[in-house]
Amino acid sequence: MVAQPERDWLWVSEKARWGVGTALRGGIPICFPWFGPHPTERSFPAHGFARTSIWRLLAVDEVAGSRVRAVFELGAGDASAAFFPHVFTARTTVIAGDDLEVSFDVVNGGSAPFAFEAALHTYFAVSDCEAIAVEGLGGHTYVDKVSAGERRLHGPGPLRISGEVDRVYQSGGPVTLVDPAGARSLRLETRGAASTVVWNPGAKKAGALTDVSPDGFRRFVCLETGNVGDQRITVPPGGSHAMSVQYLCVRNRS
Ligand code: TA6
Repeated sequence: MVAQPERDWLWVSEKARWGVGTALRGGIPICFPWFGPHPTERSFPAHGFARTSIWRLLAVDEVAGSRVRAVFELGAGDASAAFFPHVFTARTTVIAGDDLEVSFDVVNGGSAPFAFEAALHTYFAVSDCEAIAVEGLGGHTYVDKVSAGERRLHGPGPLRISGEVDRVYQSGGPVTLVDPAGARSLRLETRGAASTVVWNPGAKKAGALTDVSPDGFRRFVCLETGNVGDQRITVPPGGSHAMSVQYLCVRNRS
């Protein structure tokens, strides 16, 4: 299945592995309770355990404006305790209609505070990663993971991709993905997020990804909404944190 940028918003690799417990190369993987490699335990799964866990489907219903809502929940259990010994409940709500809204909420049901990172690692289908622009990042600082985590300031103007890009911006947005060949722009409007990650592996790094075809890297860009690194969240006992992103398609704007 090859995403058609003029139609599909999200990208899933045609070489994606659809197995329980396997991270999917595409869609909207949920990174929680850490982002990237675990800070101290290299044997722990990259991006946390949420994206490869079985979530409970709590509800599917229709909401105003003929949109469909699905609510999923992940609670603390034996499997997670080995990685994250806290009493947490994570809830993901997806509302699909003319636009797409995803929220990710975390509740601390324990008696001690805990800190976590989270990100919706969204893969967007594009006509060609080197033909798109990401607007809204100007003036924000970012951690450049391609340059050993150097902190840099994004000057005026959009981000364009040429080779590997792996940046954690200290901004929750809004940002806009402009795809001239796809004849559309996608706007990300967020709440409760302080980080935006932009990633494309480029040809060299993509060559090492066994679940991406040789030129598959050209057909996606990840724009990830979350709270990562210095923007991690600490939830007090009995407290909660809510984050959401609305993906709005603005057509015919190049
Ligand atoms: O979001 C960017 C990133 O952290 C990159 O460093 C790269 O590792 C990417 O995530 C994909 O990670 P994954 O574990 O899904 O291959």
